[in-house]
Amino acid sequence: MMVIRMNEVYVTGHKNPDTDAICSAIAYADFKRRIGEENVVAVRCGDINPETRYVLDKFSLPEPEFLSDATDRRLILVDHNEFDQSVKNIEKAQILEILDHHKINFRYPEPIYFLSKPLGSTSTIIAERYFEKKIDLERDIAGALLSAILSDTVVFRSKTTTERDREVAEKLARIADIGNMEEFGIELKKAKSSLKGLTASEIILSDFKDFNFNRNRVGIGQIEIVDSEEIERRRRELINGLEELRREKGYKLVVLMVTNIMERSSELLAVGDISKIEKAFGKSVKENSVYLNVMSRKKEVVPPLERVF
Ligand SMILES: [Mn+2]
Repeated sequence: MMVIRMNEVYVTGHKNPDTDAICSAIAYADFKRRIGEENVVAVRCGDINPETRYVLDKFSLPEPEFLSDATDRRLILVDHNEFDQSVKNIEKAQILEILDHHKINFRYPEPIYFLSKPLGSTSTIIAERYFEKKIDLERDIAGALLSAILSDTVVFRSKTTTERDREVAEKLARIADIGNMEEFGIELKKAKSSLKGLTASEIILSDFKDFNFNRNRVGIGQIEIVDSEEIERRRRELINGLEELRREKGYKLVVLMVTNIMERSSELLAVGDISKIEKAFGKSVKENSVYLNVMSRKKEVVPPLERVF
């Protein structure tokens, strides 16, 4: 059970946390302590995925504690700014800061510190905070930030990747003693991409985000694969899982992006109002599936879908 201390400030990433959500929380809490704010603690609001587990083990970092309820807490949000994607009862918390690289969908009755940059990962933004303040990064924190950049940019393959992400990653790799970023990045992705032993529902929800498009509830999950053999076998099962989720939670549309890192493209499995996908991407969906030359949910899938809603 988590010990709640009222004077503490919790740094949390989004639900269904990915490596950026966890590592940017860990690093930002470290950064705050390094600049003299003692009471800042990294937390998570979901389970650690296999890729993040690999990172935490590799750099000997402790897993952040689980925050189940935000009521009356003081929070810093990293890697998200939408309440739908945040910890339970977020509307009853006091939000102090947000550091993020996603589209902004946030209203708040008080002025707060909101740092938003169109970069490949929140971890890039946080690494820049260390550089700006001339605070030396420890090897473990540099490794965590580097891992998150490689994860979010899909080892610099995603359209979200910027020159700044590469520069920052190179600096971090030197500190973390990672000689070959490409090799290390693919290793990370392999840790995440195995579907073995996971149920369809676990696969779908492993990196799943809720969106509110013009008051329509839309869920978009994403998995990354290095080869398509397992997906070929389990496609039907995954579509059934999506359908079940749609009915259970009343989504207008549920999508699973199956992103092949090596081929740099994605298959979208979709259930619900499929016409929205066809309209957004100008391609017909056959048997709940369509192939697109996209890799980024945030930059290449969410904006065209939001426009058609
Ligand atoms: Mn991110």
